[in-house]
Amino acid sequence: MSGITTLGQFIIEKQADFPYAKGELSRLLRDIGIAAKIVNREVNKAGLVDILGDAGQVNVQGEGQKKLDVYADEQFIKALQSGGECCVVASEEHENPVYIQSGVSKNAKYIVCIDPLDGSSNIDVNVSVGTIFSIYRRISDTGVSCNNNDILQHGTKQVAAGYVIYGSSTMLVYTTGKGVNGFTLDPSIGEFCLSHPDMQIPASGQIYSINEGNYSKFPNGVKQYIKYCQMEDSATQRPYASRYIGSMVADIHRNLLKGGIFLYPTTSAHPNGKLRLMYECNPIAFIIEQAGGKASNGSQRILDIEPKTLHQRSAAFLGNTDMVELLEDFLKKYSD
Ligand code: P6P
Repeated sequence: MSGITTLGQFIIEKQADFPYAKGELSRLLRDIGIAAKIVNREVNKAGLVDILGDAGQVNVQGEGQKKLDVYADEQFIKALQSGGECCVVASEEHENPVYIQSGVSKNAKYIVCIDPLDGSSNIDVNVSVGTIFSIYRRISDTGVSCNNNDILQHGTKQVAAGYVIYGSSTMLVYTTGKGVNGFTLDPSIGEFCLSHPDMQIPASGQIYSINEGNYSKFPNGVKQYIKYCQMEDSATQRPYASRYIGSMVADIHRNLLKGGIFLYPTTSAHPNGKLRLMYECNPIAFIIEQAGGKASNGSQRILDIEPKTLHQRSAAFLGNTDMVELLEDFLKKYSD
């Protein structure tokens, strides 16, 4: 396979970036890649088998749990359990952390926070969905069970983060703090192959991505910013294009490639924001910053937010730095 760099080869090549690494993080990323391929297989045939429809359960978010959510959650947890590099998984699908009880897990160095299938309500209409993951090194000593303090760390402490987008093609995009790289799954060989090396968000963006159906509930600064985006001004290439898929991974991936700003503000329905800090906002913020963009909750860097609870929510404004900074100015200028 001349000229092709698989995810596995890339991870090993980049291991040299971490002189003290003994391969644990490499193996952990490999485990996530394997689970992503298994989930991809089911997502791709969701319409063909009776895997759609509610599993009859309701997850901790109070949302009808679709079988594919449950399946994806099971596959990632199973891969992490068997890989032996992770001592606990904090998943959107579980109210409490899933402590991995296998013998080796007490010595496992890593924590994984994960949204196994984000945007899953879109599955029935064949819209792209995604997996979002965030990896921390444990704080507690190995040899004893890890605990909640190992999980609730600032986003700045992430050692790696990434997403898988199950779309027209399936891609895995991740960072370990030394840039962002994208891999496209080649089904003919069953490998994620390096297709987007050193991803950088374009210098400027002309896309804004927000659910305008919530307009009446937005803070005034967000309303004013939306009006700004819609105003005619050739010098700043406005009006911007409005693009909203309703699947965070898909909206973020498009803006990462094309430029733009993704906004999920607080609303009266979600006074603390809708998106989850630990397994949606933090990992995506790490990627956006590593790709040269900015990630804010409107007044603070997302990665600096103090996590207090596992399913904590946050407002999220992510994308081109100048667009996010202008949004922040609007929130200050037009504060409610
Ligand atoms: P709304 C999907 O449920 C999700 O968590 C994100 O993937 C997405 O960005 C957001 O919610 C969509 O929320 O309220 O616009 O449907």
